[in-house]
This record gives sequence, structure tokens and C-alpha cells, in this order.
Amino acid sequence: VRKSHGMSWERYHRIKDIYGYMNYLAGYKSDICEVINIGKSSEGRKILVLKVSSKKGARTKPGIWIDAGIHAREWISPASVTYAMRELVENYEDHPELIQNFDWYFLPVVNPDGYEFTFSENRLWRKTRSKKSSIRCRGADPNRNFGYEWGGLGTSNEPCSEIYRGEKAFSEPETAAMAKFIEDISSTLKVYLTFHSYGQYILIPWGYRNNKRPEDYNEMKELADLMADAIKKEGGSKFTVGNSADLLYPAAGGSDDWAKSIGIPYSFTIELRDTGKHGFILPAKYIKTSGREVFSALKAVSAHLTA
Ligand code: ING
Ligand code: ZN
Repeated sequence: VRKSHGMSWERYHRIKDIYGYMNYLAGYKSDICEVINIGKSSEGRKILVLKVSSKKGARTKPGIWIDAGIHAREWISPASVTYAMRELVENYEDHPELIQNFDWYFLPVVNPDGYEFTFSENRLWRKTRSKKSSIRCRGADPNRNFGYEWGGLGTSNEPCSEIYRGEKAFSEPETAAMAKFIEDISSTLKVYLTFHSYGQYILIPWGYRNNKRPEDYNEMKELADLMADAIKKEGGSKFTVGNSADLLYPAAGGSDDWAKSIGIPYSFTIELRDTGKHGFILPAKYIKTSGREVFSALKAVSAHLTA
């Protein structure tokens, strides 16, 4: 059993510290935590999920899925999600109902190659790092690569574009691994949350075109509003709730649309701090507040679905 880890929420950490922390939890809190290796990135990095459950191995409880780091440069996303993961597990006694009532799945870095590249080479890299020998530019936008309405509005077929959709849906090993794992557990999942930055929004499907909402949009919005209220109370930031295409721009092949399309009732993209002052380069002093905001949103989800 590993007794230590190099993770903190005082600065931004590379993959080895994030994975080290997940493995630490799986050792130190082995009654409720397990690390699941769901696949490999283009450059061969592991893609790790932390499952938190009071009945390890069983699939009896409603599931909540949380991912972060789909886009490499949005550092506050993995940082805040790992903070919430830590709060859920290490301060279990403060809120035992959260783990008693749900199975939690955390995928803190969907795009580990891109994430590492933002530390080593280019702080503002967004995409994956996949490589086609015939093509000059590397990577696809993983949030245009999911298999629902793939190839539509707000995407590009130009490999050098920041919103390149990839050769086909799930061409990227990262999105393919994530989708396969989610499909395996999808009958248990009630909630899909994907964390990005920045802008302070809670975005509701459909994102692939304007003026198109799921028939249960109002139920989804009710929960999104509760999350926004909880965030406001916790950290003071105002998060705007609405349909992603209408509030921001249409974008096809997003992970939230895909999750909704396979029948997960509540699916949201959450754009964390800030509203543009620092943008992607959010100073590390905001990690803890943002992490607390994320955790307060998770508590709001749990309370609403248990009520
Ligand atoms: N923003 C999201 C993006 O992928 C989004 C916003 C998500 C728009 C889903 C529409 C649908 O462009 C960031 N910051 O990546
Ligand atoms: Zn993003």
C-alpha cells in the first residue's frame, strides 16, 4: 500500500502526481476506492478512472460520471475535479450519504497526451496528440469526436484546425476508451458531468444545433439551476445556465450530447472559472475555491436525486 503521494491543490500537477494520488486513494481507502485502467492514449499513457463506491465491484447504485481534462489547456478542470474527489473520499464522514447513495466515477484527465504537452511544449494546446503520417498537424478536438451528430456544425475537417473533428467518430483512442467504458455502465448512470474552462456556464444539450432541446430540458434545467445556486453560495461565482448552442455556439460531436443520446438522463458541460480575466491561465490560488464550488455542485446533484 502506498503511503504517500505528491499531489496538492496549491499548484497545478502533472499526470504522474494525479495518477499517483488516484493509486494512493485505491490503497489507503481500498474499501471504497478502486482504480480502473480503461485504455491508452495515442502516446501510450494510461487512461485512469477512480470508482468510489461503498459496495466495491457491484453495480447496484445509481451512478454519477465526472470527467475533466478533455481539453488539454483547461488546467482548472482536472485540478478542481481531483479536489472534489479528495473531499468525497477523504472526508467521507462529513457526508456519508454521498457514497451510500451513489457510485461515483471520476476520469480526471481524459486527454493525458495533450495535458502533458501543455506542460512540456505549448501551454495553450487544446486537442489530442494523435498522429497520421500523411498529415502535417497533430491531434483532434476530443469534444468534436464523439459519435452523436458527428461532423456537424461548429466542427472542421481540416486537421490543423482547433476544432478538427477527427477522421471519424471516436477516431481518438481517448474518446473511444471513455465511450466504451461509459457504455458498459450506462444502464446505471443517472448523471454525466464534463468539466471544462472557462466562462462559468452550466450548459445543457443539445449542442449540435440551435433551437433544439431535449424533451426533458426543463427537468435538466431544474438540476442545473440547483448546481448554480450551490456554487454561488459556496464560492460566490455566478454560473449562467442554458442551452449550449444558444448560449455559446453550436458544436457537434460533444461528449455531453453523446451521453444524453445514449440515455443518461442528466448530462451537462460545466465551464469553470473564470469569465475571461485570466481565461485558461487561471492562477493556482483559485484551485481550492473552484474545487469547493465543484464539490458543492456534486452535493446539490446528490440531494436533488435522493429527494
Ligand atoms: N468549450 C466547449 C467546447 O467544446 C461547448 C463548449 C461544449 C459548446 C459543448 C457546445 C457544446 O467548445 C470549451 N471551453 O471547450
Ligand atoms: Zn474545453
